[in-house]
Amino acid sequence: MRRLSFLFCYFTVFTAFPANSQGSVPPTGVSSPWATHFRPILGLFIFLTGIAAVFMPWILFASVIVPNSSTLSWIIDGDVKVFHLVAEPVKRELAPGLVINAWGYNGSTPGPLIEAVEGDRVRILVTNHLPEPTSIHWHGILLPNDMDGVSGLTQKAIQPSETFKYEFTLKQNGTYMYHPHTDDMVQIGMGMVGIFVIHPKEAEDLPVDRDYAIMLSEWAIPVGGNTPDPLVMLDFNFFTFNGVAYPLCEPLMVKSGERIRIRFANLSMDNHPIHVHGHTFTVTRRGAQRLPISAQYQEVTVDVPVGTTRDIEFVADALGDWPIHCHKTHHTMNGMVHDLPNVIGIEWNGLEERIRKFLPNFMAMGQDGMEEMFTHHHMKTWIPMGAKGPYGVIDMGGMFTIMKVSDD
Ligand SMILES: [Cu+2]
Repeated sequence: MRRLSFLFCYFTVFTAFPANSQGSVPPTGVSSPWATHFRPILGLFIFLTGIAAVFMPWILFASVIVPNSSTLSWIIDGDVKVFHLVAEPVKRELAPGLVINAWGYNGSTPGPLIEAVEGDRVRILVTNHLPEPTSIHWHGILLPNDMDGVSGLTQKAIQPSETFKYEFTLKQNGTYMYHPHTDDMVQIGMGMVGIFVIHPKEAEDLPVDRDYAIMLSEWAIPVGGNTPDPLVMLDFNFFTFNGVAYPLCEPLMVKSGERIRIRFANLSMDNHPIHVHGHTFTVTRRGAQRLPISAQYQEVTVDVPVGTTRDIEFVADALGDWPIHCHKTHHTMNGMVHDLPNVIGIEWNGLEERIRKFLPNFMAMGQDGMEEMFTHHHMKTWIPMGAKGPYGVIDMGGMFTIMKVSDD
């Protein structure tokens, strides 16, 4: 990338500044406004961008795209990048029509992605607007012990309405995370998670055109309720990419031939084997530093264990709409209730309707499978799954999204 920046400078010096000399004067001998005004200004702009890029290579990194979520803004104070996180209750539309009472940061779960560059000094102010104390642990980041965010061990918990100042220098690069280390089970279960990306100081050998980040989460929302239950062990019924279940997941819009990175982060209670259709990808990072080439490996499904991140990279060279999804089939469902009998092959003979007189929300697993449920939108409490596809219903929910690879 730096080499590219120097080329920028070199190129613009020799194209922009001779604008008034013989090179750009039209044959009539009359200088055009383009040659006398616009071209030098444009050239100067590109030249300065190139100079800036030499000294600040991060301006040429592809910013991380966070579908359905956002990136945290920052200001400069001297040599320090200053961020501000507010821990607070948030409303989140998890699935169509299902708005939950979650906890998160700055109005969102997951919290906004923090993006910085190796070598940066960062100051992160954390204000607590929760009804209980909190703290933030910077998961995987090398820092002084008193910045590690474990309440009771490395700091006093941040009390409601208090603000705590974390400050440290980023000594590494990669995909990391942040989460509370106070009442972890409740606060993480309620949605308090976020991704922390540190770009490398030096340019990458294979820069990517699009750089995505996706936080994997799972939720236990009682039927008819709106507040996640952090007490369940593993019986989750909603599974989300960046806090939303399909069909709310924004598609990844990609141009054919582009090099793509997707960073997956997992602070849930399960591992999630994420499968990409139509492409073979390379696993380039497992949590920490970029893997040496000899340790990188090709896959079609990457398992993202609890408490880790995985980066995958590939050239999107196959046109079309390609699913990216968790391969645990229950994790591509919405609003499942799991303790019901399997009735595939059983004749119901109107029994479902009779049961519904007493339990209005009751919906049995279909006698021929569950496909018919995806088109049932007449029930008020049924969480819609699936979306309209060119060949009928795409009968998916949960951790499922679509990468659209096109020529435009
Ligand atoms: Cu999963």
